[in-house]
Amino acid sequence: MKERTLAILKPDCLEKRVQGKVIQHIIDAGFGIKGMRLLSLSEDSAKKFYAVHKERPFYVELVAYMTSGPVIPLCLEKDNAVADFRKLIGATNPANAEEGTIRKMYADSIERNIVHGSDSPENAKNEISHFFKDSDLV
Ligand code: IDP
Ligand code: MG
Repeated sequence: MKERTLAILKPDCLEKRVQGKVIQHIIDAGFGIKGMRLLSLSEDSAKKFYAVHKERPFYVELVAYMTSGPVIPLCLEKDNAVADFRKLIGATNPANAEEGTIRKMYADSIERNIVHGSDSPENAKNEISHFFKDSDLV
């Protein structure tokens, strides 16, 4: 099996109505879509998802942002999916993101940065299971 990663199109992506464009970039970059949902994160679920950041000064704001509107979690598959997806989305702060990356093209700020990507294969497994059962994946 190829490697899998979790992407989330964040509330600002849907607010800006660019979710179709971002999904097209993901497809054009060679990722297979194994699972896709549209949902609103509860506060509980967002807190759990970002628990690794609970001591960070931006945690409360991050949870408020992630629950401010619907999101689209995607389970993506490709060789080297985790690293390649991080490369496709660019740096956390769009001001530092390379030209041609999704965050450079669409994001406004270090917080409202359009898209999430898992940072390791191990975290990807946990993050995928936050949103998808194995039987949900094609
Ligand atoms: P990543 O999404 O590039 O992996 P992380 O450091 O894991 O970045 O941070 C998770 C999310 O928290 C970011 O995508 C962004 O939405 C938000 N965030 C990160 N750093 C800051 C900050 O300094 N201020 C406000 N929000 C931040
Ligand atoms: Mg991260």
